[in-house]
This record gives sequence, structure tokens and C-alpha cells, in this order.
Amino acid sequence: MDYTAAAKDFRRFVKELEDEGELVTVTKEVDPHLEVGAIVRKVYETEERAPLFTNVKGRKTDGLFRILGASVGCSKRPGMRYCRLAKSIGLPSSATGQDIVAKINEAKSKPPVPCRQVETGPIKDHILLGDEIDLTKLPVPLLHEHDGGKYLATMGMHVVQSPDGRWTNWAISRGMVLGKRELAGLVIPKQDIGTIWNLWKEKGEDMPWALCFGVPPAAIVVGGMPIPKWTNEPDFIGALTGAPVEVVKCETNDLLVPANAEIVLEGVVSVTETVPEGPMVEYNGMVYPGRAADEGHTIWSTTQAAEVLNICQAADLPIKMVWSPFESHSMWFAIQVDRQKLVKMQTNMEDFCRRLGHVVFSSKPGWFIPKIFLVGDYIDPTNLLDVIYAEASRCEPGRHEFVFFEYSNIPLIPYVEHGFPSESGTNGKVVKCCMLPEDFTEETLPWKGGSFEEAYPETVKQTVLDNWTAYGF
Ligand SMILES: Cc1cc2nc3c(=O)[nH]c(=O)nc-3n(C[C@H](O)[C@H](O)[C@H](O)COP(=O)(O)O)c2cc1C
Ligand SMILES: [Mn+2]
Repeated sequence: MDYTAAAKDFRRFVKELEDEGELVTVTKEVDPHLEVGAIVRKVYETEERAPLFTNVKGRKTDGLFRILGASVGCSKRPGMRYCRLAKSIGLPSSATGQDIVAKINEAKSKPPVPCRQVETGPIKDHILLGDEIDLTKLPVPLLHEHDGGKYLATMGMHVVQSPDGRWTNWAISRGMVLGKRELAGLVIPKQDIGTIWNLWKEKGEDMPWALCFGVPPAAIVVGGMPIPKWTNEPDFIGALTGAPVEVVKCETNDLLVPANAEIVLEGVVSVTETVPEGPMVEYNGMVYPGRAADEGHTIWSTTQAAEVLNICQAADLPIKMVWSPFESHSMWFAIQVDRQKLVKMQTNMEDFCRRLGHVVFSSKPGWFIPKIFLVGDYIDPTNLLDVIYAEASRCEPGRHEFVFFEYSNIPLIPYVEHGFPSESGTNGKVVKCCMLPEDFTEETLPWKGGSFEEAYPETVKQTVLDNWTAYGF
């Protein structure tokens, strides 16, 4: 089976979800005013099948407009929690968190695979220009009661390019309908779209722009990943899937967009005009609240973790795996150390944690990351119970916690925006060492674990497993 087919084509992805029982087609009429949003939120919270709404109130069932919710939500099928994310990047549905992070990390060391321009594609089937365009005619949902507007873009991919044409950026950022032909969106200065917008502003020209929906799933995942500035997301997507993304030229500007996208909006981002936007429920679970796990966690937390793993390894730190538990809303990063290599470094807890903190917090994803949990390789960072156990048992308040005040944080973290004002203008970040001093010095630790896995001989474990149903369980 070609696992990358779904990663390269949104329609194929939807079909495979349906075939696997990961999708439910909702034919009953649903109201875009809050009902759609409430259904999708409940789907996330119960890890239910992704709903494909075919009958959205206010829009004839002409089959042209459908809404897919929770496209990269979690699954409650046993052993398949990450299947939608796995499928998005070309892995089998049973892939683990480790498999997913490893695949993204491996692509980082592959040569870039630039996109390939083609003459035309399905995206060119219907073209509306000028006054034919009316965004207010679309059944755009009001997703949460206290949102400042109707959000057309929640998983849309913005395409922009530096004025010299050297850097193309594909990124997810939200967008709210403002008028027939206007959207309001976030251009956060630290994000690449903000960096590029500033270049256009210096030049004194509005920024050519396209916003794409229903792009190849691998593209949307990378659109949510903090890869370094001045690197092209399309090239990395190609490296991840092993094939160039096929792109076509826009109708009204020279930007290139995926040929098999569902919808592309074209226009400019003004460099002179700003408008009020939001509020909108946020990844950190407050209104601003997108409570876990939605794509802000499945995609963003995971791709940040993969990027951090790459950054640590590039800095020669003996890090095996990084994961951000979805339940932490992208604010905890469990960093797993290779203990044998750590011991060989002849370092100590403070030196190592300070070095790790500087490497991660000063990096591009570091701006989003406030809390690192450093764990040994006897802890599975993708297992939240393991991480909690490590923190509870190994991390001494004060003495195993290394606080950094010199790096800034994304203001969306509730205690950054609404916490105590800080004199320096920055807030604390922490490396919590969930290991003991001996973890840094002893190849073999003097204590034994107390789990089923660790506390019994193989023969006894096998007997218990073989007889499990015979015991009456
Ligand atoms: C579902 C989802 C929604 C997101 N919404 C926003 C957003 O509205 N604004 C924003 O700046 N970043 C948002 N992000 C995070 C960015 O996509 C992410 O930081 C990415 O690295 C930005 O691209 P860049 O690295 O090219 O700047 C979102 C991510 C996901 C997965
Ligand atoms: Mn970028």
C-alpha cells in the first residue's frame, strides 16, 4: 500500500478516512451558527470520527460546499489515536507518536524537493473574479459563542513570498470574514508571515497573497510547523512525502498554489490598513479556548516537538525523542535523553539543563515553549502518565527547576497575557529536571521500576498474559 497517496491528496485522505471508519457523513441539516462548532468540539473531546457535513443550513445541498471537521483530530480506536496525523504525513494508521516524530525528523536531513509547476489542475475548475466573489454567501460557521466573527480560515494555508522571490512561505493562520471580498487575519510579527509582511511594508507595496483550503494533508501539517526562516515549506513537504508538490500559478498574481487544492482565495495583504480581529478560541484552552486535542495540538504540538528534536540533535545534545502531550495544550515539552550518552558527557544536572534550556528557548519554536520536562529513557514521553510520574517522583521543587527569564514567550499563553506584569517584559520559562543526580553519572541505576513491565521476570509476565482471559478478565 502506498501510504503517501493520502498525504499528497486531500480527497484521497477523506476517502481513506471513510474506508477506515474514521469519518461520519452528516446529512442532517446543521446550523453554521454555533451548531457546527459545537459538534466538532464535542468530536474532539470524545475523539470521535471526523464529521463531514453535507447539508449546511443556508447552502443548498448542491454538493459543492461541505465542511469537514476534526480532519486531524484524535481517534478513539484502540492503538490508532494518531491515525489522522499519521496518514497526513504518509505513515500507516497504527503509527505511534515516536514513529511520527521520527519521520518528520528524518525528512529534516533529506535534500529539499522543490515543487513542480503544472499547467492546470482541479483547482482551476471554477474561477470567480471581481464582483462575482462574495465570501458572505458561504455558510461560514460562527464556531464558538464568544468569537469575534465567523472564521472561514481555521485550517487554511497562507501562501506569501519575500519581495525578492527567494523565500516562499506556506503557513496556517486563522482568518475571519470581514466583507464580501475581505478577510481579517493574524499577522504575528514573529511568525514568518509577519517577517515577510514587514519586507513588503518596507518596500511600500501590499503583499501578494493566496489562501488555500483542502491542500495536500502533508502540506497543512508542514504549514503548522515552525521550520527555520528563509526555508521553503514546499521543499520540505516534498522531502517528507518523497515527491514534489504539484502547483499551478494563481490567476491574479505570480504565487504558486497546490494544483489539487479545494479552494484558493487570491488577493493582497494590506501593509497600511489594520482592522480589529478576533477574539477566537485559542490552542491554550481559554477565550481563548480550543481545548485539547484539536489540530492546534495534533499538528502544531507534534511538529514543534519534531523541530525541537532536530534543534537539540544539531546542537549535539544526546536527545532521543521530544513530545508535547496534547493535554498540556502545547505548553509542556517532554524531552527524553539518551542516558548512556549523557553519562559519557560527564556533565551534571545544572550544566546540562541550562545548556538545554538555552538551546531550546532561543530557537524559533522556543518562543512558544514555556516548560520543558527532561526525562530519562525509561520514561515514554508520549505517555502522559509516565511524564507525570517522572515529574512527581524525580523533580525536586526549586533545586531541579532551572528558570530562564531572558527569553520572550508567545503572549497567547494565559499567564503571559493575563498574569503578573514582569519588569523585564519577559516571563519565566523552566527546564524541570525529572531525573535524579545519579541519572547523570551512573550507567546502571541502583533502583528498579515497579511497573508490570519492569518488576517481573519475562516468564511470569508471559504466563500472566497467556492466562489473562482464563483468569476471568
Ligand atoms: C490548526 C492550527 C491553527 C493555527 N492558527 C494560527 C494562527 O491563527 N496564527 C498563528 O500565528 N499561528 C497559528 N498556528 C501556528 C502556526 O501555523 C505555526 O506557528 C507555523 O509554524 C507558522 O508558520 P511559519 O513557521 O512559516 O511562520 C496554527 C497552527 C495550527 C496547526
Ligand atoms: Mn515558514
